[in-house]
Amino acid sequence: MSSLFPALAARSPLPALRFGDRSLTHAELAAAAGSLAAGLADMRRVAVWATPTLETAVGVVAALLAGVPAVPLNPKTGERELAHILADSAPSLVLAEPGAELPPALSALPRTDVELTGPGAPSVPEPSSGAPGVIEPSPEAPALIVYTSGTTGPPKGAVLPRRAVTATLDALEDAWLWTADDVLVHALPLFHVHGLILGILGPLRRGGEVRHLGRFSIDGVARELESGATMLFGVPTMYHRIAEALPGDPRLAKALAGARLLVSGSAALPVHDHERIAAATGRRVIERYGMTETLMNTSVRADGEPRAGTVGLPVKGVELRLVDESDGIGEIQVRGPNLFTEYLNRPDATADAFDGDWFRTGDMASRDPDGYVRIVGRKATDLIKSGGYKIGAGEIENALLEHPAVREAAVTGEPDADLGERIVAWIVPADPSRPPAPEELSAHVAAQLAPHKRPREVRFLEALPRNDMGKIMKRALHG
Ligand code: MCA
Ligand code: AMP
Repeated sequence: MSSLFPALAARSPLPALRFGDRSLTHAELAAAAGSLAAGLADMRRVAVWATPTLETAVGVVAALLAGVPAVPLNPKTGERELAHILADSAPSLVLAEPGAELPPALSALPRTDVELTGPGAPSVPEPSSGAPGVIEPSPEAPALIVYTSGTTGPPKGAVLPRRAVTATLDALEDAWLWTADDVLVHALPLFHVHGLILGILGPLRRGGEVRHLGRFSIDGVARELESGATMLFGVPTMYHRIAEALPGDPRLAKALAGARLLVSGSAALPVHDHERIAAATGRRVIERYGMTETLMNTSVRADGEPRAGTVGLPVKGVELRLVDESDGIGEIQVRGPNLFTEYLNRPDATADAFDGDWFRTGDMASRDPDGYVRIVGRKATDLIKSGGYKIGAGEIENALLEHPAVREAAVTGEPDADLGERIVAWIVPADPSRPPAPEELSAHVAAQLAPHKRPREVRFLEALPRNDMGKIMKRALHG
């Protein structure tokens, strides 16, 4: 295990994790995660109730120490989606913070509360060797299974091997000159790659510190950057909110100006927000481009030229090509040690995702003469990026169609200054004289799938536009 987290193995007394007023040093984390790992050793997979807490970080590290794949669960996942993830991933137990109330779908699973052993109370197992008797798993062994939306059907579990995690974090060490002296601040959810792998496992692998805000706030960002944090990670929605706040908040401008690195990812950061932040702080946000299946592919380097509207160059170890180029634009395909191994239980989808050993990202891009990549769009119109979350139109349509007041449903994404895209539902009511309340449909989707998948707008129609084949013509649907 020492190969994943050297600072844990060395029992470093330096700070590792801070969530609000609770924190752990690397040595304390080694103790807490080490003793939890001992009880997980023979499990097939463990689910982690991924609230934005210290316990989630300890639970995931424990699973990695034990060599047991972890399945992080969004604690706001609705009934239908949670049932799917549990049936698909079949975890042996769920790790949760003490006192967390779990939904009925999880009651059939054994539960283990994550306890944080107190300072100075290191427990028995040696983190350098995982739990007693556990041999370090092979680099190809699965580390995490992260669920991600596709255009249709329920989310798929991307199986991320240990080598993908180390390859991506070490490529970012190189691109961002990331060291143990860095203190990261962020407020990203811990059930996706961005917040969990980059935002928690990244600082732990470097032997540095992460301070998690629990929930995003401008004040929290300013407070941490002015008291020692050196890096900020966020999705464009967060940087947009920062850009909006800057004119009236000199403290925020000063805090950002003092940061070593401001990194945005998960969706494109509009040039307007880039420029507003640069003008107010003298600092340029750098963008990196990744995907659940590939972890990080490209980035602007910390010592490179920042260029708004680009995601920089392929990071160390990653090969990138543009396929079927026309007018200089083609689909991004990537290969390298950063890639996932498969979609769990979905050999069909896994096969479709690859062209030989190249992974088809579905993102369309061009390249500047010096190689900087510019993402210009996406192949599938049925994928929506809202607040940095990827959401499939099909899964929302299926959920809406289950509502008794809905006869027909189509879902589209529309440009939104704050969220990048907002989800719009087009509904033909079962009874046109008594259409359902928009809030009811939103709440239905939030309860079945997840709150971030809820339509932000509902528009009623008498019929959906269809072509001669009967296929819905989504391009004809716009506000
Ligand atoms: C609202 N809420 C509801 C409902 N309406 N709950 C239940 N039913 C409803 N009808 C609740 C929400 O749960 C939430 O609760 C609160 O109201 C506000 O929700 P929302 O409006 O959705 O939040 P927001 O303000 O729009 O959130 C913006 C955000 C968020 C904070 C930027 O979108 C976010 O955290 N995005 C990060 C996405 C991300 O990490 N993506 C990485 C995947 P509460 O306030 O309690 O939460 S991409 C990736 O990993 C790749 C590798 C990459 O490249 O990075
Ligand atoms: P996800 O599947 O949720 O991991 O989201 C991955 C997708 O997010 C990619 O395929 C891109 O479409 C998008 N993405 C991530 N980072 C960026 C970025 N910096 N600029 C534009 N799009 C991005």
